[in-house]
Amino acid sequence: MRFRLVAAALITAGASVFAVATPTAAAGTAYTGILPAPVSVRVERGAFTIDRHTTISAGPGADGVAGYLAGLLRRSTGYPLPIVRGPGDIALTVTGGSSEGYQLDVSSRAVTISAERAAGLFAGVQTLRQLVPVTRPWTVPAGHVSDAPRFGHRGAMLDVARHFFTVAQVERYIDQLAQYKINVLHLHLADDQGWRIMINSWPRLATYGGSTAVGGDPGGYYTQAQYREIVAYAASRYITVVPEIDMPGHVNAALASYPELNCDGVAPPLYTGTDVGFSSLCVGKEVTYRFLDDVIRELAALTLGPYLHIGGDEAHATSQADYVAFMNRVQGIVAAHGKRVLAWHQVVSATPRPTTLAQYWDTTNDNPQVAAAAANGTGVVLSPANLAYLDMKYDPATPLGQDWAGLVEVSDAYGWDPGTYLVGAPPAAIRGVEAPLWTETIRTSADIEYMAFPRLPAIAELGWSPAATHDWPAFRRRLAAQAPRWRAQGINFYPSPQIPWPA
Ligand code: TNX
Repeated sequence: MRFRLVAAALITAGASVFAVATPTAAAGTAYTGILPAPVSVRVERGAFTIDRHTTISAGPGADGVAGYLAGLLRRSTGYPLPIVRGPGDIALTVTGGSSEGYQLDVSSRAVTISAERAAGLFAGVQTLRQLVPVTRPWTVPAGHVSDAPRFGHRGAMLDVARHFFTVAQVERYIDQLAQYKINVLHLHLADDQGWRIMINSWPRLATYGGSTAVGGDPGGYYTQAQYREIVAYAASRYITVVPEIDMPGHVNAALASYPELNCDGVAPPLYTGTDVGFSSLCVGKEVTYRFLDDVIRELAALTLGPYLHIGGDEAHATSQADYVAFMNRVQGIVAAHGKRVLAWHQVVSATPRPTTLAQYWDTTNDNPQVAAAAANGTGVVLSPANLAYLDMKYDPATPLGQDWAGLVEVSDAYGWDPGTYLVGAPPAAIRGVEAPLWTETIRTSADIEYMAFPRLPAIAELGWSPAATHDWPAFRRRLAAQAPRWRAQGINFYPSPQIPWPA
């Protein structure tokens, strides 16, 4: 254990010299259990104990994170943990700057977390949480963590179109994502089976197009007030919501809601099956672009972050010439409303704008067209379906999910390097990773959790941790160490036989 710690420090710490005191076994375990693995850790002698007198101090810009931390610690310990202005026992400091990194120091007298900005402080708080035991005594081993993310885009996608999930269910998932330093929640808001966001200028999209789900299950949609609540909740966890309206395919719910959107003026029936690639917006009709201008304007106004996702995948019912014209025109509409485009990687077959990001979902690491776009400046977010899709089955017996991209055990989800994955893509083009959860077979929060845990933490680590920390044996132990927390939180995780779960 000690040797591994020293080795990890030397590998990842560059020039700094790490002195390892004589940590207890528990201290070593706590710091090697941090997931995603930090850039560097140093275990020291001693421990800080949270008790009924412990205070939290928030420097300027740290109030929100301090309130969040106090809420968590009050809930688990039952202590008052007041937030004080002057010096406190757990001190949170924002120093100014743009890094998402943080420094965490634990001594027997104090805990300090400092970061250039609040997002980094929040990441440091997630690390501190993992150092606090699941049960009393609330003793945090002394040590130092210096950390910063490898990639800026560390995403999870939830498909609320195939099945609808309530605000409370989405917020529950947001809290689970935040623990693993995910900073983007991509919501797949519309597909053939349902339209899930009220668009005031086209209300039937939600009231009619949102009334169905796969298999005849109940539909639903978010009012704009509810959607704002999700966005604000995510923001309070330093997660940016990226809304997706998939187009020009995956649009049956919209076509069913408004006959004029169809080339023949006839609305198709609502759809509750699971086929893909059969619907298309009418690329040649001007009403299509008035419709999209309205939808994108309303969505842009609801969106705090820079990106709107316009889908663009599996447009098998749209000719390639129409697809190119359509994607180029819609990129312009998004830009006119002050946002940037995220789209599935087929967008590279049109003309991606300099600010457009392509989300790669194919199952091969060799895609010359995407690599060429990346070499030309298109940023790429990696979601290879055979590695990062959370709706793939773990093994043939998995009761939920699909297997068209293969079976994805934990070792598959963890066993690749986003930085070198896509043959021919310059490393700077890779903006990060995203773990999509499509929900054709997913109906409850317990289902979401079964598919996301433990693979989501694997993808989260690939997004956050330096390549030098990638190590399957160590990752297995880090993951196993999370199980008591998941049990305490009621997370319905898949007990993969690959992981040495504690009893
Ligand atoms: C492919 S890959 C889809 C989704 C399905 C998913 C099921 C991609 C961008 N689209 O429409 O829900 O497979 O695994």
